[in-house]
Amino acid sequence: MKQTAALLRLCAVALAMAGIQTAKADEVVKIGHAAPLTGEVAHLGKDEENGARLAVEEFNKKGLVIGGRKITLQLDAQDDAADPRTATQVAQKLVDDHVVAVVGHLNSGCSIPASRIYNEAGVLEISPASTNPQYTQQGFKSTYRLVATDAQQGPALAEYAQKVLHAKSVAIVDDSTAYGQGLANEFEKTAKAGGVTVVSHDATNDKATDFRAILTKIKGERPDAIMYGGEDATGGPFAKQASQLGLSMRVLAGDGVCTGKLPDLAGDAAKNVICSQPGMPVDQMKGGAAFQKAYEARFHQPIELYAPFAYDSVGIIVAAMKRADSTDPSKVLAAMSGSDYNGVIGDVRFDDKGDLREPVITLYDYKGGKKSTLSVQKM
Ligand code: ABU
Repeated sequence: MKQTAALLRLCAVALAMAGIQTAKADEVVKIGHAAPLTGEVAHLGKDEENGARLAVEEFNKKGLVIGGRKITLQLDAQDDAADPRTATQVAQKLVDDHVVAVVGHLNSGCSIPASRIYNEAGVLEISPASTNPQYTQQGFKSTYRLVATDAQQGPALAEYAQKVLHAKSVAIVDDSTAYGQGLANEFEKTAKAGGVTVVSHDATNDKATDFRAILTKIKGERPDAIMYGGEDATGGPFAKQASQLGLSMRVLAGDGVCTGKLPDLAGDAAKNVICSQPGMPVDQMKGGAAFQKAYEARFHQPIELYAPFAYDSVGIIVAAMKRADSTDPSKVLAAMSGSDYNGVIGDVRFDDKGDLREPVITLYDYKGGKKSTLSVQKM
């Protein structure tokens, strides 16, 4: 008996010396994902989910061992319908599902209320899309994001209006969401500070389809440019109806509008839209070309917007699991303080609030129904 035990120990030592992992039983580890998979911006949510799913599948293919166990990652993908109330229910479900961390939510109006639930549970939340500054300003150690905020995008758009378009006056419309309203307010502050007259600031909502009453009023105000705070589902028809009413000035908007789908929604009026997007253009991202190829091969569709950021979010979570050598959510969250990740979008380092240390914004317009890069700004 003693001889057999000694022989087994000797074999284990020999295997370890040969670099062969003697993994314990396999473990399935869930990574949560939350975004709208139904409703007006489901295409953005699905794109984000695809990015996260691709990363999970690639890690599983390569093989992952944490704490001596072979890990199989599973994406626990939930639909928050871009609705703040549903988002809190989804957040509680993900916590109850014992996810190691969460990628999401997409909408700031969802990420902000959901973040309280993740924080109380000690679960890391990385948003690949939410840009409202408030998300990371609540004093939570669990909130991170991979995108430049509205406090960076709003001023970039306002400065473009003032310095490049030479606009002396602007009309502003927002969709009354945490994102659209927040972005519009940031734009307004910088525009006013730069001496641009804000002739009006109106509110619509994120389900609206008819903007003609607001646009007819704006036509009478004769602004040099219009700023729209919202997403493409409303921003597209907004730009289209503006053009139909004879408003030919530029429509400035943020990342929610800056999608590949905008030309389908705005038609020919997409040529009037100038929009900001966090990050470099995909073809200038460090890992952009390889990611684009893998994404299109897997999902048979082009990247919409947030997929590279969701893909890197999973990579950052896995890197934290490796540093912690654990799949315990609280240990993974604690390991985020040492995060320094070289991803598809570039080198990702966070400040003490969970925002990017070196955010980037790209401004685009649309030419021939395709997004075209105007400028890349390192903040
Ligand atoms: N960043 C634009 C869309 C997502 C959000 O609500 O922040």
